[in-house]
Amino acid sequence: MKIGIVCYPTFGGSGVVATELGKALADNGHQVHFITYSQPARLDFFSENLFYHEVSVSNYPLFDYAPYELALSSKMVDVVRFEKLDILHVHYAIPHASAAFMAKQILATYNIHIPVVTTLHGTDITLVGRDVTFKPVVTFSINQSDGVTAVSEDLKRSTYDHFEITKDIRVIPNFIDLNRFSLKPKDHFKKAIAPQNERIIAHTSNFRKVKRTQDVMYIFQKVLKDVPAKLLMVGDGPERVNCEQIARELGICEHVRFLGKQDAVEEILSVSDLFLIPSASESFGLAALEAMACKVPVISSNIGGLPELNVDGVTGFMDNVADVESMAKHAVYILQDDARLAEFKENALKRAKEFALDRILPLYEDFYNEIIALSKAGLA
Ligand code: GMT
Repeated sequence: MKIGIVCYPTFGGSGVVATELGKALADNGHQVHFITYSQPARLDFFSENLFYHEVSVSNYPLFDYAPYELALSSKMVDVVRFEKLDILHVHYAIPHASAAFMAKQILATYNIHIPVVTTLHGTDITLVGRDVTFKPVVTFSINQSDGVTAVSEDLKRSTYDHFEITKDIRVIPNFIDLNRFSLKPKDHFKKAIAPQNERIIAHTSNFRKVKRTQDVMYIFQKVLKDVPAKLLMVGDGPERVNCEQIARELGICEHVRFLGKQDAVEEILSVSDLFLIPSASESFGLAALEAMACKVPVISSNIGGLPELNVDGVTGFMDNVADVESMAKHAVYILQDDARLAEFKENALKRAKEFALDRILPLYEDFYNEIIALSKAGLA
Protein backbone atom coordinates (compact mmCIF):
# COMPACT_ATOMS: atom_id res chain seq x y z
CA MET A 1 0.00 0.00 0.00
CA LYS A 2 1.02 3.63 -0.45
CA ILE A 3 0.06 5.41 2.75
CA GLY A 4 0.17 9.12 3.64
CA ILE A 5 0.59 9.87 7.35
CA VAL A 6 -0.20 13.31 8.77
CA CYS A 7 0.78 14.05 12.37
CA TYR A 8 2.38 16.46 14.81
CA PRO A 9 6.10 15.82 14.47
CA THR A 10 6.78 16.58 18.13
CA PHE A 11 7.48 14.54 21.25
CA GLY A 12 3.68 14.29 21.99
CA GLY A 13 2.09 10.84 22.14
CA SER A 14 0.13 11.14 18.90
CA GLY A 15 3.26 12.07 16.94
CA VAL A 16 5.19 9.18 18.48
CA VAL A 17 2.44 6.66 17.65
CA ALA A 18 2.11 8.00 14.09
CA THR A 19 5.86 7.89 13.50
CA GLU A 20 6.32 4.42 14.98
CA LEU A 21 3.35 3.17 12.96
CA GLY A 22 4.81 4.64 9.76
CA LYS A 23 8.20 3.06 10.43
CA ALA A 24 6.62 -0.33 11.12
CA LEU A 25 4.46 -0.14 7.99
CA ALA A 26 7.55 0.72 5.95
CA ASP A 27 9.41 -2.26 7.47
CA ASN A 28 6.47 -4.39 6.39
CA GLY A 29 6.94 -3.32 2.78
CA HIS A 30 4.43 -0.46 2.49
CA GLN A 31 5.46 2.88 1.06
CA VAL A 32 4.89 5.56 3.70
CA HIS A 33 4.79 9.31 3.10
CA PHE A 34 4.91 11.58 6.16
CA ILE A 35 3.34 14.99 5.64
CA THR A 36 4.22 17.35 8.51
CA TYR A 37 5.70 20.78 9.23
CA SER A 38 9.04 19.36 10.37
CA GLN A 39 10.90 16.07 10.48
CA PRO A 40 9.17 13.80 13.06
CA ALA A 41 11.31 13.40 16.19
CA ARG A 42 11.75 9.63 15.79
CA LEU A 43 12.23 9.64 12.00
CA ASP A 44 15.97 10.14 12.06
CA PHE A 45 17.24 7.42 9.72
CA PHE A 46 17.05 6.40 6.07
CA SER A 47 14.69 3.74 4.73
CA GLU A 48 13.86 3.06 1.08
CA ASN A 49 10.13 2.95 1.93
CA LEU A 50 9.94 6.16 3.97
CA PHE A 51 9.37 9.64 2.54
CA TYR A 52 9.00 12.98 4.24
CA HIS A 53 7.15 15.95 2.73
CA GLU A 54 7.54 19.21 4.62
CA VAL A 55 4.61 21.60 4.86
CA SER A 56 5.91 25.15 4.83
CA VAL A 57 3.69 28.16 5.40
CA SER A 58 4.70 31.48 3.86
CA ASN A 59 5.04 34.29 6.35
CA TYR A 60 3.18 37.01 4.46
CA PRO A 61 2.96 40.14 6.67
CA LEU A 62 -0.86 40.23 6.34
CA PHE A 63 -1.12 36.99 8.31
CA ASP A 64 -1.20 37.36 12.06
CA TYR A 65 -1.86 33.63 12.02
CA ALA A 66 -0.26 31.78 9.12
CA PRO A 67 -2.89 29.50 7.49
CA TYR A 68 -1.15 26.17 8.23
CA GLU A 69 -4.25 24.11 7.57
CA LEU A 70 -4.52 25.37 3.98
CA ALA A 71 -0.85 24.71 3.32
CA LEU A 72 -1.32 21.22 4.75
CA SER A 73 -4.34 20.52 2.52
CA SER A 74 -2.42 21.71 -0.53
CA LYS A 75 0.52 19.49 0.37
CA MET A 76 -1.79 16.50 0.83
CA VAL A 77 -3.33 17.13 -2.60
CA ASP A 78 0.11 17.34 -4.15
CA VAL A 79 1.47 14.19 -2.48
CA VAL A 80 -1.67 12.10 -3.12
CA ARG A 81 -1.71 13.11 -6.80
CA PHE A 82 1.94 12.66 -7.59
CA GLU A 83 2.83 9.75 -5.32
CA LYS A 84 -0.48 8.01 -6.15
CA LEU A 85 -1.32 7.23 -2.53
CA ASP A 86 -3.97 4.63 -1.66
CA ILE A 87 -4.98 6.08 1.69
CA LEU A 88 -4.42 9.08 3.98
CA HIS A 89 -4.12 8.46 7.71
CA VAL A 90 -4.34 11.58 9.88
CA HIS A 91 -3.44 11.52 13.57
CA TYR A 92 -5.09 13.99 15.97
CA ALA A 93 -8.31 15.50 14.69
CA ILE A 94 -7.30 19.16 14.94
CA PRO A 95 -6.60 20.41 12.31
CA HIS A 96 -5.55 17.28 10.44
CA ALA A 97 -9.00 15.75 9.90
CA SER A 98 -10.52 18.96 8.53
CA ALA A 99 -7.44 19.61 6.35
CA ALA A 100 -7.84 16.07 4.98
CA PHE A 101 -11.52 16.72 4.21
CA MET A 102 -10.55 19.80 2.21
CA ALA A 103 -7.82 17.83 0.37
CA LYS A 104 -10.30 15.06 -0.39
CA GLN A 105 -12.75 17.52 -1.94
CA ILE A 106 -10.04 19.09 -4.09
CA LEU A 107 -8.77 15.67 -5.20
CA ALA A 108 -12.31 14.69 -6.24
CA THR A 109 -12.16 17.47 -8.83
CA TYR A 110 -9.25 15.54 -10.39
CA ASN A 111 -11.37 12.38 -10.20
CA ILE A 112 -9.13 11.00 -7.44
CA HIS A 113 -11.06 9.46 -4.54
CA ILE A 114 -8.75 9.00 -1.61
CA PRO A 115 -10.08 7.41 1.59
CA VAL A 116 -9.18 9.19 4.83
CA VAL A 117 -8.67 7.50 8.20
CA THR A 118 -8.65 9.70 11.31
CA THR A 119 -7.13 8.46 14.56
CA LEU A 120 -8.33 10.18 17.73
CA HIS A 121 -5.60 10.30 20.35
CA GLY A 122 -6.99 12.08 23.36
CA THR A 123 -6.87 15.78 23.97
CA ASP A 124 -8.25 16.34 20.45
CA ILE A 125 -11.47 14.94 22.01
CA THR A 126 -11.17 15.28 25.78
CA LEU A 127 -9.81 18.85 26.01
CA VAL A 128 -9.20 20.93 22.91
CA GLY A 129 -11.83 19.39 20.62
CA ARG A 130 -14.63 19.83 23.13
CA ASP A 131 -14.02 23.57 23.25
CA VAL A 132 -16.76 25.48 21.37
CA THR A 133 -14.02 27.06 19.26
CA PHE A 134 -13.43 23.75 17.50
CA LYS A 135 -16.38 21.49 18.25
CA PRO A 136 -18.43 21.93 15.03
CA VAL A 137 -15.35 21.40 12.87
CA VAL A 138 -14.17 18.39 14.86
CA THR A 139 -17.64 16.80 14.70
CA PHE A 140 -17.94 17.43 10.99
CA SER A 141 -14.49 16.20 10.09
CA ILE A 142 -14.80 13.01 12.16
CA ASN A 143 -18.12 12.26 10.45
CA GLN A 144 -16.60 12.95 7.03
CA SER A 145 -13.65 10.60 7.58
CA ASP A 146 -13.98 7.27 5.79
CA GLY A 147 -12.63 5.43 8.82
CA VAL A 148 -12.16 6.52 12.43
CA THR A 149 -10.06 4.87 15.13
CA ALA A 150 -9.61 5.69 18.81
CA VAL A 151 -6.77 4.54 21.04
CA SER A 152 -9.01 3.15 23.81
CA GLU A 153 -12.58 2.09 24.55
CA ASP A 154 -12.80 5.03 26.93
CA LEU A 155 -11.86 7.52 24.21
CA LYS A 156 -14.41 5.95 21.89
CA ARG A 157 -17.13 6.34 24.58
CA SER A 158 -16.05 9.87 25.29
CA THR A 159 -16.23 10.77 21.59
CA TYR A 160 -19.80 9.45 21.31
CA ASP A 161 -20.74 11.18 24.59
CA HIS A 162 -19.50 14.62 23.64
CA PHE A 163 -19.93 14.84 19.87
CA GLU A 164 -22.75 13.92 17.54
CA ILE A 165 -20.93 11.16 15.73
CA THR A 166 -22.57 9.08 13.04
CA LYS A 167 -19.50 6.99 12.21
CA ASP A 168 -18.39 3.68 13.68
CA ILE A 169 -15.21 4.07 15.69
CA ARG A 170 -12.73 1.20 15.71
CA VAL A 171 -10.57 0.88 18.84
CA ILE A 172 -6.92 0.21 18.04
CA PRO A 173 -4.80 0.67 21.16
CA ASN A 174 -1.32 2.14 21.37
CA PHE A 175 1.47 -0.36 20.75
CA ILE A 176 5.06 -0.88 21.76
CA ASP A 177 8.20 -1.88 19.90
CA LEU A 178 9.66 -4.43 22.31
CA ASN A 179 12.99 -4.42 20.48
CA ARG A 180 13.50 -0.83 21.50
CA PHE A 181 11.59 -0.78 24.80
CA SER A 182 13.09 -3.61 26.83
CA LEU A 183 15.26 -3.87 29.90
CA LYS A 184 18.77 -2.71 28.93
CA PRO A 185 21.82 -3.42 31.08
CA LYS A 186 22.57 0.06 32.44
CA ASP A 187 24.10 -0.77 35.82
CA HIS A 188 26.71 2.00 35.63
CA PHE A 189 23.94 4.56 35.10
CA LYS A 190 21.92 3.08 37.97
CA LYS A 191 24.94 3.36 40.28
CA ALA A 192 25.50 6.97 39.29
CA ILE A 193 21.88 7.92 40.00
CA ALA A 194 21.39 5.79 43.10
CA PRO A 195 24.82 5.17 44.69
CA GLN A 196 23.29 3.73 47.89
CA ASN A 197 21.10 1.37 45.87
CA GLU A 198 18.06 3.58 46.42
CA ARG A 199 14.89 2.73 44.46
CA ILE A 200 14.52 4.77 41.27
CA ILE A 201 11.16 6.31 40.41
CA ALA A 202 10.53 7.83 36.97
CA HIS A 203 8.04 10.16 35.33
CA THR A 204 8.07 11.10 31.65
CA SER A 205 5.73 13.61 30.05
CA ASN A 206 5.48 16.92 28.29
CA PHE A 207 4.80 18.65 31.63
CA ARG A 208 1.41 20.03 30.68
CA LYS A 209 -1.19 20.73 33.38
CA VAL A 210 -3.18 17.62 32.39
CA LYS A 211 -0.23 15.44 33.52
CA ARG A 212 -0.47 16.72 37.14
CA THR A 213 3.32 16.72 37.44
CA GLN A 214 3.02 18.55 40.78
CA ASP A 215 1.40 15.37 42.17
CA VAL A 216 4.52 13.45 41.19
CA MET A 217 6.53 15.70 43.52
CA TYR A 218 4.10 15.27 46.43
CA ILE A 219 3.88 11.49 45.97
CA PHE A 220 7.66 11.24 45.87
CA GLN A 221 8.08 13.31 49.03
CA LYS A 222 5.72 10.93 50.88
CA VAL A 223 7.48 7.84 49.51
CA LEU A 224 10.86 9.19 50.67
CA LYS A 225 9.68 9.05 54.27
CA ASP A 226 9.56 5.24 54.07
CA VAL A 227 11.82 4.20 51.20
CA PRO A 228 15.22 5.61 50.18
CA ALA A 229 14.60 6.69 46.58
CA LYS A 230 15.56 8.96 43.69
CA LEU A 231 13.18 10.58 41.24
CA LEU A 232 13.93 11.08 37.54
CA MET A 233 11.73 13.68 35.83
CA VAL A 234 12.03 13.26 32.05
CA GLY A 235 10.68 15.73 29.49
CA ASP A 236 9.94 19.40 29.48
CA GLY A 237 7.01 21.75 29.29
CA PRO A 238 5.13 24.56 31.01
CA GLU A 239 4.81 22.86 34.44
CA ARG A 240 8.48 22.05 34.86
CA VAL A 241 9.35 25.32 36.65
CA ASN A 242 6.45 24.77 39.00
CA CYS A 243 7.74 21.27 39.83
CA GLU A 244 11.25 22.57 40.41
CA GLN A 245 9.81 25.16 42.80
CA ILE A 246 7.81 22.52 44.68
CA ALA A 247 10.91 20.31 44.98
CA ARG A 248 12.75 23.27 46.57
CA GLU A 249 9.88 24.01 48.96
CA LEU A 250 9.63 20.34 49.98
CA GLY A 251 13.41 20.17 50.50
CA ILE A 252 13.81 17.12 48.22
CA CYS A 253 16.03 18.60 45.48
CA GLU A 254 19.01 16.36 46.25
CA HIS A 255 16.83 13.34 45.42
CA VAL A 256 15.24 14.70 42.24
CA ARG A 257 16.80 15.07 38.79
CA PHE A 258 15.13 16.96 35.98
CA LEU A 259 16.61 15.41 32.84
CA GLY A 260 14.74 17.44 30.20
CA LYS A 261 13.80 15.95 26.83
CA GLN A 262 15.55 12.64 26.22
CA ASP A 263 15.65 10.45 23.12
CA ALA A 264 16.77 7.24 24.84
CA VAL A 265 13.86 7.05 27.29
CA GLU A 266 14.20 3.26 27.35
CA GLU A 267 17.64 3.59 29.00
CA ILE A 268 16.19 5.68 31.81
CA LEU A 269 13.27 3.29 32.22
CA SER A 270 15.72 0.39 32.33
CA VAL A 271 17.14 1.63 35.63
CA SER A 272 13.73 2.50 37.10
CA ASP A 273 11.74 0.56 39.69
CA LEU A 274 8.45 2.44 39.47
CA PHE A 275 6.68 4.79 37.06
CA LEU A 276 4.27 7.55 38.14
CA ILE A 277 1.51 8.84 35.85
CA PRO A 278 -1.10 10.68 37.95
CA SER A 279 -2.73 12.44 34.95
CA ALA A 280 -6.09 14.21 35.14
CA SER A 281 -6.94 12.79 31.72
CA GLU A 282 -5.15 10.12 29.70
CA SER A 283 -6.79 8.47 26.73
CA PHE A 284 -4.38 5.55 26.73
CA GLY A 285 -1.09 6.32 28.49
CA LEU A 286 1.65 5.41 26.03
CA ALA A 287 4.30 6.56 28.53
CA ALA A 288 3.04 3.94 31.01
CA LEU A 289 3.18 1.22 28.35
CA GLU A 290 6.79 2.19 27.52
CA ALA A 291 7.64 1.86 31.22
CA MET A 292 5.91 -1.52 31.55
CA ALA A 293 7.78 -2.86 28.52
CA CYS A 294 10.99 -2.07 30.43
CA LYS A 295 9.65 -4.05 33.42
CA VAL A 296 8.59 -1.00 35.40
CA PRO A 297 5.33 -1.22 37.42
CA VAL A 298 3.00 1.77 37.23
CA ILE A 299 1.16 3.91 39.76
CA SER A 300 -1.48 5.78 37.80
CA SER A 301 -4.75 7.59 38.15
CA ASN A 302 -7.80 5.50 37.29
CA ILE A 303 -9.16 7.71 34.52
CA GLY A 304 -9.50 7.50 30.74
CA GLY A 305 -7.87 4.54 29.06
CA LEU A 306 -5.43 3.80 31.91
CA PRO A 307 -7.62 0.99 33.37
CA GLU A 308 -7.41 -0.69 29.96
CA LEU A 309 -3.64 -0.91 30.40
CA ASN A 310 -2.65 -0.89 34.07
CA VAL A 311 -4.06 -3.83 36.01
CA ASP A 312 -4.80 -2.74 39.57
CA GLY A 313 -2.81 -4.75 42.11
CA VAL A 314 -1.02 -6.70 39.36
CA THR A 315 1.03 -4.41 37.11
CA GLY A 316 0.83 -1.52 39.57
CA PHE A 317 -2.00 0.39 41.21
CA MET A 318 -4.65 2.93 40.22
CA ASP A 319 -6.09 5.66 42.41
CA ASN A 320 -8.46 8.58 42.03
CA VAL A 321 -7.03 11.66 40.36
CA ALA A 322 -5.21 13.87 42.94
CA ASP A 323 -5.20 11.18 45.66
CA VAL A 324 -1.47 11.53 46.27
CA GLU A 325 -1.79 9.92 49.70
CA SER A 326 -3.05 6.63 48.30
CA MET A 327 -0.66 6.73 45.34
CA ALA A 328 2.26 7.15 47.77
CA LYS A 329 1.02 4.27 49.96
CA HIS A 330 0.77 2.00 46.94
CA ALA A 331 4.22 3.06 45.75
CA VAL A 332 5.72 2.22 49.14
CA TYR A 333 3.88 -1.14 49.15
CA ILE A 334 5.53 -2.10 45.85
CA LEU A 335 8.97 -0.68 46.60
CA GLN A 336 9.43 -1.88 50.17
CA ASP A 337 9.72 -5.56 49.42
CA ASP A 338 12.23 -7.01 46.94
CA ALA A 339 10.21 -10.11 46.09
CA ARG A 340 6.99 -8.11 45.64
CA LEU A 341 8.75 -5.59 43.44
CA ALA A 342 10.17 -8.39 41.29
CA GLU A 343 6.68 -9.87 40.85
CA PHE A 344 5.15 -6.52 39.84
CA LYS A 345 8.00 -6.05 37.37
CA GLU A 346 7.35 -9.43 35.73
CA ASN A 347 3.62 -8.69 35.56
CA ALA A 348 4.24 -5.29 33.97
CA LEU A 349 6.28 -6.83 31.17
CA LYS A 350 3.77 -9.62 30.63
CA ARG A 351 0.96 -7.11 30.23
CA ALA A 352 3.04 -4.87 27.93
CA LYS A 353 3.57 -7.81 25.58
CA GLU A 354 -0.18 -7.81 24.88
CA PHE A 355 0.37 -4.46 23.15
CA ALA A 356 3.41 -5.57 21.12
CA LEU A 357 3.79 -3.92 17.74
CA ASP A 358 3.44 -7.20 15.85
CA ARG A 359 -0.01 -7.71 17.43
CA ILE A 360 -1.36 -4.21 16.76
CA LEU A 361 0.16 -3.44 13.34
CA PRO A 362 -2.09 -5.97 11.51
CA LEU A 363 -5.13 -4.25 13.03
CA TYR A 364 -4.18 -1.05 11.21
CA GLU A 365 -3.33 -2.89 7.99
CA ASP A 366 -6.66 -4.73 8.05
CA PHE A 367 -8.51 -1.50 8.77
CA TYR A 368 -6.81 0.27 5.82
CA ASN A 369 -7.75 -2.63 3.52
CA GLU A 370 -11.38 -2.54 4.70
CA ILE A 371 -11.66 1.22 4.22
CA ILE A 372 -9.99 1.14 0.79
CA ALA A 373 -12.37 -1.65 -0.31
CA LEU A 374 -15.43 0.24 0.99
CA SER A 375 -14.24 3.42 -0.67
CA LYS A 376 -13.75 1.65 -4.00
CA ALA A 377 -17.26 0.23 -3.68
CA GLY A 378 -18.52 3.76 -2.98
CA LEU A 379 -19.61 2.70 0.52
CA ALA A 380 -17.13 4.38 2.88
O1 GMT B 1 -0.55 13.65 26.25
C1 GMT B 1 0.40 13.70 25.47
O2 GMT B 1 1.54 13.56 25.87
C2 GMT B 1 0.22 14.03 24.05
C3 GMT B 1 -1.03 13.48 23.49
C4 GMT B 1 -1.11 13.69 22.01
O3 GMT B 1 -2.20 13.57 21.50
O4 GMT B 1 -0.12 13.96 21.33
O5 GMT B 1 -1.11 12.09 23.85
C5 GMT B 1 -2.31 11.42 23.72
O6 GMT B 1 -2.07 10.41 22.75
C6 GMT B 1 -1.25 9.32 23.18
C7 GMT B 1 -1.03 8.40 21.98
O7 GMT B 1 -2.23 7.89 21.49
C8 GMT B 1 -1.92 8.61 24.36
O8 GMT B 1 -1.15 7.51 24.78
C9 GMT B 1 -2.04 9.63 25.50
O9 GMT B 1 -2.74 9.00 26.57
C10 GMT B 1 -2.82 10.85 25.05
N1 GMT B 1 -2.76 11.89 26.09
C11 GMT B 1 -3.86 12.30 26.76
O10 GMT B 1 -4.97 11.83 26.59
C12 GMT B 1 -3.64 13.38 27.76
